[in-house]
Amino acid sequence: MNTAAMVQEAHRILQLNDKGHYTVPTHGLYPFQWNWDSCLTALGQQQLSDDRAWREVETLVMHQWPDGMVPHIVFHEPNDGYFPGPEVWGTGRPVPTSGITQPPVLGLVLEQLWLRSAQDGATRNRCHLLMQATDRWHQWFYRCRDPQGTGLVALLHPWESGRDNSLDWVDALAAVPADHVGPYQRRDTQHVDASQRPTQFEYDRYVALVQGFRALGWDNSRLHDASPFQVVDPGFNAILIHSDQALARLAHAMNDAALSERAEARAQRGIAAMDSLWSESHGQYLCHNRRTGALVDSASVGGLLPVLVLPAGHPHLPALCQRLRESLALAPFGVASHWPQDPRFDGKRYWRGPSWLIVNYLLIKGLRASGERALAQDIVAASLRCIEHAGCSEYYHPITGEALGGGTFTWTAAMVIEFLQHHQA
Ligand code: 9WN
Repeated sequence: MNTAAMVQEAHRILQLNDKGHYTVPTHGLYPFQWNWDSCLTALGQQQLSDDRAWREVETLVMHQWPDGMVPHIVFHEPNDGYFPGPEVWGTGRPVPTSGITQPPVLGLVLEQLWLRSAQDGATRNRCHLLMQATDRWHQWFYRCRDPQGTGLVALLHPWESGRDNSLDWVDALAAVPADHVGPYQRRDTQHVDASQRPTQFEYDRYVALVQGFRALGWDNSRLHDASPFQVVDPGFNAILIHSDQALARLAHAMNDAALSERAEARAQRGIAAMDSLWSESHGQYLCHNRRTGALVDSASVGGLLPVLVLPAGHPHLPALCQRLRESLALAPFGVASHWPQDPRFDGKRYWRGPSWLIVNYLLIKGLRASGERALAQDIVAASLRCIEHAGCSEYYHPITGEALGGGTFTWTAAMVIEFLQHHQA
């Protein structure tokens, strides 16, 4: 497939999955609006229509909770093809939403949208309203997910990470009691082969966590301390910090000094705290299980994502870059979501090995900012190799390039546009 054909196919997919004011990740498997999918999708949409791109994120933010959380799913229309649907979450929102959140890429996306927009008065107002909402969301994170003030926020559910069944969560999830979950029917395995999805053991615990939070009335002042699952993910925290840095720059450019200073202060604290997650023996960052106090011995791509926030010359940057080069040498179709030489690596199973173009995008963004352009370019090439080989799929086997998960996938298409438009050499 040549470049023009790739872009044409990416545009077709964005239009295919467009519901007018939001986009579904793919029809069938994911029939609602997902938080980080929508934000990253807006980057691709902007090439087709600036207005449509802003609208995508505005729709998401319209469903922000009064406490500041931006939920991970908005259930705009009834659809029984997905489990767990709104009746399981029971969050009581006017338009039903889930009760947890997802990686906060909104801040970094807003900066990109603004820089590539006409920057007129109307767009400025639109952007500023979204920045204020993002600021409220980030305040929520540190208030509700870091009540001890460590500088790092915890995830209370694997779905919040966006890397649902990563090996990072195995031990923490096993400690979640799931004896009283009751019967339910999974829908995901009706769309995608079970070998590419999380196991039943994991689903039982995903559902148990939802039921437990629901029993607490989704009161975010109580959920953190009550949750049997509390994991600090370096990748998630790096995204939050990077979004705060972007927010600080944007607010500065728009003369909102108070917002800029708040965002910058949060980012600085986060960067300082991130050091506690460094593992010298792995040459990367690791998750921290806040329940047990232990670092999690699991070399996932979450521990490489801090390249998003490490400036050129940072002492840990060379090790992370080396790790990325070795990963690409072992698995040339994108960056593997888990270290390919770990005996638990599974190239087909979701976040236990497959590569994802949105993760590649975040790595590329960080590497370019810190001057590691050659490595960034290798990741662009590895990403486009997946598209040429197998089209716009949800994820890819990082060694064979096989298309996995859902097909005609929105954020993958958006990343194709992003790479071809903005990340060529
Ligand atoms: C649960 C939509 C989402 C992505 C996540 C990905 C997957 C959902 C699921 O799909 O998660 O949120 O049901 O498996 O892991 O990153 O946002 O594309």
